Amino acid sequence: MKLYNSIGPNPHVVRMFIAEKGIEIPLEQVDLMAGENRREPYLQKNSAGQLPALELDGGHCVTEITAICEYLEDTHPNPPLIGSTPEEKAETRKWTRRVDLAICEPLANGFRFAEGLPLFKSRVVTVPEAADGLKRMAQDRLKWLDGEMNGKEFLCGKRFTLADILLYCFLDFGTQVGQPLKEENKNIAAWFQRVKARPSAEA
Ligand SMILES: N[C@@H](CCC(=O)N[C@@H](CS)C(=O)NCC(=O)O)C(=O)O
Repeated sequence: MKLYNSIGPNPHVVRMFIAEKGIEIPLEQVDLMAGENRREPYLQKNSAGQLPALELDGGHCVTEITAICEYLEDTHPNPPLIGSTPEEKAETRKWTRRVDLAICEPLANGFRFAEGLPLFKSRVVTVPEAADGLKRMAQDRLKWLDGEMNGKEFLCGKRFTLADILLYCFLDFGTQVGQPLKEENKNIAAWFQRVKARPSAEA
């Protein structure tokens, strides 16, 4: 197995998941800034032209970060980061999807359509006039999530899961690109420090 890796929050999610699992997977760096991911031969690995991609020993590539993490959970069930029962899995997938759709996507597109525009305008359809609204959408859902986190250690209560990893990596990215967590979100701020203290966050 090998992980095609780059800068950015999406590969960070998979590296952190791998570190939590305690698995060793070699990394092959792809130069995202130079657009290596948008050309052959990388497009054979991931026709969407994005990173990361997990190449299996038979040559097949698993792509999309949540699909990669699901694959790693199935092949390395311990420690469980999605869940060991149908109920746990459903709860993790619920929070992962909420975080992904309501926070990560608008945050990332807010970046791609503004600060990231010089890099992305020749790669994807960009809508600069939507950038401020997308950033506001992400902040609005973070405010809602802050209330949901009241009294909770992690998104799934006592269980540290993929949903925490996903949110952590994107909030960490947000602070680097002008979308920091607002101080008023005190529950998420405390949660962020708890997750940041895990060795896997450095992956
Ligand atoms: N939905 C994709 C998102 C992947 C993604 O956007 N990756 C970024 C790096 S964080 C990327 O490849 N950006 C460069 C580009 O789009 O050209 C996934 O789940 O893997």
